[in-house]
Amino acid sequence: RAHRDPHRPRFHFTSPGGWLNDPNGLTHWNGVYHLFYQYNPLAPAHHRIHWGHATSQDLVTWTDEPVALVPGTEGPDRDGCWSGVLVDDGGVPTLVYSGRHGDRELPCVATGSADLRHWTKDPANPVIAAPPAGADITAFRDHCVWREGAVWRQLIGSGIRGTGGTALLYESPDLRTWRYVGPLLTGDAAGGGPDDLDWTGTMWECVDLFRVGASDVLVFSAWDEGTTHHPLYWTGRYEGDTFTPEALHRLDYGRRYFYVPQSTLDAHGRRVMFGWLQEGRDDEATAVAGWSGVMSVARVLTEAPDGSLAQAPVPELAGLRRDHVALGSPTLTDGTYARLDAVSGDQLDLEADLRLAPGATARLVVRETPDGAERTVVELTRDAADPARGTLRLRRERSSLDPDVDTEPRYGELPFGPDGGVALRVLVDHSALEIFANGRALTARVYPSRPTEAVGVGIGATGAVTVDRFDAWRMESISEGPRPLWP
Ligand code: DQQ
Repeated sequence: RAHRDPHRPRFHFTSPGGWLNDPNGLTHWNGVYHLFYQYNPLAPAHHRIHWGHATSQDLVTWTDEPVALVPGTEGPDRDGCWSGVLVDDGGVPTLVYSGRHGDRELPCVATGSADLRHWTKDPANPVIAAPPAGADITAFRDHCVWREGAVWRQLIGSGIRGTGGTALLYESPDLRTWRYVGPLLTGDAAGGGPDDLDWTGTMWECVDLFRVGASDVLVFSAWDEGTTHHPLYWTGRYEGDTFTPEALHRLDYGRRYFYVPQSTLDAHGRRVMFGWLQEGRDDEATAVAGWSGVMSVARVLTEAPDGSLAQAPVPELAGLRRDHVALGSPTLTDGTYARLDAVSGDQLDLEADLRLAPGATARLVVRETPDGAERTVVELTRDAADPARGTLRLRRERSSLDPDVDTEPRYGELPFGPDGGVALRVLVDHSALEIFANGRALTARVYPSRPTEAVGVGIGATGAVTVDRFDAWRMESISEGPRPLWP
């Protein structure tokens, strides 16, 4: 069933079948990239989570590997092996993950064979017996682990009731005995609701600390029961036992559609990140489909001129491009919309350089049916009053005529240079959509009800918009032919 689903992406990684969520254990080991992920092989629902595993030579095409971690029949991970990381402990691949038992989550360790296929859980698990005493914490899970001189350091995602989300810092000589240092940084529990787009929530999921350029970056997914699921990051300075924040940023304007990312330094010294694209259709439709959850394409993070992160798909993704169409510089007339007859499909890579006058809006339409009844609109607006700023918006109100799929808009700030230029890249992969504009990212899902007809692409403008370049490619699938539900 899963491979016949027209909404299943073909150049994004999806699990063989069942449920996928967070990327885990991202690493480059003996010349091979490893992507582990939160996985329920038995059903497309979040239940008794295993660690799925896939390998790659190029960060683009993936080979399914046997399941890496299975919840124990007893012990601290009997209800699930939740998110974590892989570290190199003097040549021994070692996983640090959250064992789930009842509603308790505690850090566990497992060591692996050289090919990272076979894992042995440490008999001493859990390696931390309880969350820090004395703090009224909301949760205790997910791990960021790194080596600093002779010691290991670890952050565990958490929240302090009434205070805010936090990352708790620990230290260890051997990954087995841990000393609690204290909260590295704490957010602010005040705020909230679905419209508070940079609220830091009551708990931080999947914290990730790394350096890009001159900044230290602390990525976390702000969580609050029922209201908030969005990835944010602080730029600032990590020194000693604290992180001094400078600025808070939204990582992806798609909010829960690019959630709990994890990053690694790759073979070329690049900071590469993956995130989880949740479903936007309901549980019933997901159950019928037989699969749930998409992994983003690999993104490279660099430092933007303003000190924030600039995001772009890894250049290797261009290896999937086929049938190049160059539209040159189509002229856009104010108030018009033109269907691009030379470009259509549901597996596309679109790249355009645009220039917008102050007050202008450019629209790129994808997944449009011939009658226009279904269409998804990427909208770029440059402020008239403050031309260094604008908005990147994804309008999904007509993405689907199916009333049961999520069609809420997504939006966030778009920076402009003095010439009003926008470097736009849009990846269309069936229901998965990843948009990059001037380094900002917006990820979402769309589910047209007439998927085989919803393949049109078009472009339109209000005000003065110049197209300097428009290139389009059909994208090759990363698994050839029907992919079995179970490998
Ligand atoms: N998913 C995992 C948790 C994490 C959450 C469980 C975020 O470890 O906090 O599958 O999606």
